[in-house]
Amino acid sequence: MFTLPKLPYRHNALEPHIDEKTMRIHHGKHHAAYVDNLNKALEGYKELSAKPIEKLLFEIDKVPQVIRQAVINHGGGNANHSLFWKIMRPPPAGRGEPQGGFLKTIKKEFSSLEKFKEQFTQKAMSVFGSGWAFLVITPSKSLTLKRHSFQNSPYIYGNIPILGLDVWEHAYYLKYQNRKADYIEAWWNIVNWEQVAKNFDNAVSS
Ligand code: MN3
Repeated sequence: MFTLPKLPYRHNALEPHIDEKTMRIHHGKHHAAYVDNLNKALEGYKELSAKPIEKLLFEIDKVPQVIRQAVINHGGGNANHSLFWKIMRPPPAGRGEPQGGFLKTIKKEFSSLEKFKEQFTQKAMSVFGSGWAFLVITPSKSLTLKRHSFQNSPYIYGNIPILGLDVWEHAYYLKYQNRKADYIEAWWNIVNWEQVAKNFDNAVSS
């Protein structure tokens, strides 16, 4: 049985970059629906519903065909949003910028933090329709950008997401309407780099 994780801050804490109403609907309705529908799909599959969500998706081949797509959609939705809330934090921007091993690897792969942000933004802008941009650790422990449609989770491809950006319209439409680029630019102000670095450390040592 999966449950909706609590937001690690108040619904209005990400203002002005992400508005309170969007957060209430996004967490309380959209994410909650993924959790409910995942539980419904897993009714009668006790062993599967006892697995951590990451493992359930990582071992998607072990999920019976008849419920596999539902687990990809709703399990992915649950995992992606659970990550998303954690890798954000209230403004102001600028505190806790990347440091240590994570920053070193970012510089190695993308030459600078600014270049990384540019490439990640491009990836997110290039999602056509509903989907996500992710920074992932691959099985060979390299740091790579990915773009996935719908709620497809990096875990189903064997990768570990350490940063993710929801570019479904429900994530920004109330405040930004068709101005997706403005949403993404504002989002950089609320990235929780300390959490991303933690995710990086955990992923490379796993
Ligand atoms: Mn969403």
